[in-house]
Amino acid sequence: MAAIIERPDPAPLTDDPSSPGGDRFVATSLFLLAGVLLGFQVLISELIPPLVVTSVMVVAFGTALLRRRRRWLLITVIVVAVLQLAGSMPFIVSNLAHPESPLSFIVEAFTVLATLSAALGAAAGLRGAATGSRRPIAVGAGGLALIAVVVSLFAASGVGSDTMQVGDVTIEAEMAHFPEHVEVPVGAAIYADNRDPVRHTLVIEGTDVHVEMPASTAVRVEADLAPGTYRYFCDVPGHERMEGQLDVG
Ligand SMILES: [Cu+2]
Repeated sequence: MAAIIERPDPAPLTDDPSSPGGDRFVATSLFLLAGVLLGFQVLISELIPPLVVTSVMVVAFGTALLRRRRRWLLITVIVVAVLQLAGSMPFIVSNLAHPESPLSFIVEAFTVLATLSAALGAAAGLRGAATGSRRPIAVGAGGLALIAVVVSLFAASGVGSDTMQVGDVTIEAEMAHFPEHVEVPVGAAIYADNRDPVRHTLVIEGTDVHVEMPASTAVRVEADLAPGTYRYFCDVPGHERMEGQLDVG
C-alpha cells in the first residue's frame, strides 16, 4: 500500500494579529454582503434563486475565513468577486443609473461596495495585512454607502405620481408582473402604476414609448397608439417575464 505523504499547507500565512486565527475583515465584508442580499429578498417578499445561492456561498466563505485565514480562500474570494461583478454588470449599470428608486439603487450600491470591500480586503490579506490596516477600505466603502443613501433619498423625494384622468387605462406592475392583456380604446392615455418597491419600465414594441416607472409611483403616458396589437414589456435586466399585450381599438 502506498504511503500517505503528508504535504504541508502551501504557503501558510501568518495569522492576523488583531484577529487570531481568522480574517475578520474579509469575513465581515462577506457577512454584510449576505445580509444585504437576504434583506433585499425579505423586503420584496420574494426569493431569487441566484441571490440565495450567492448568499449561502458567501456565508460559507465568511465562516471559513473567520476560523482561519487561508491563502486559497482569499484568492477564491477575489476571483468570485470579480466574476460576480462582471456577470452582474447589466444589473449594476441599470440600477445605479436610477437613484430615484431607492431600494434597487441602495441595494445595488451596497452589494457592489461589500463585494469590492471583500475583494480588496482579501487582496490586502494576501499580503499579510492586519484587520486594522484595512480600515481605509472600510471607511471608503462606508462613506460611499452613506453618499448613496443620501443621493437616492434626495432623488426619490423629487419624484411623485402623476394624476389619473378620466378615460385613462391603468396598467399595474405588481410583484414584477404586468397584466397579460390590456384593452386600450384609441386615444386613451395609459396610467402606468408601479406597485412595487423596485423600478420598472414600460416599453411598447414598435413605438417610441419607453417610460421609466420609478418605485411605488404612477406615470401617465399619452401614447396615442394606432389601432392594433402591441407587445409591451419591462426592459429592466432580470424582469424578462414582465410582458403582455395591448389591444388598441
Ligand atoms: Cu420590471
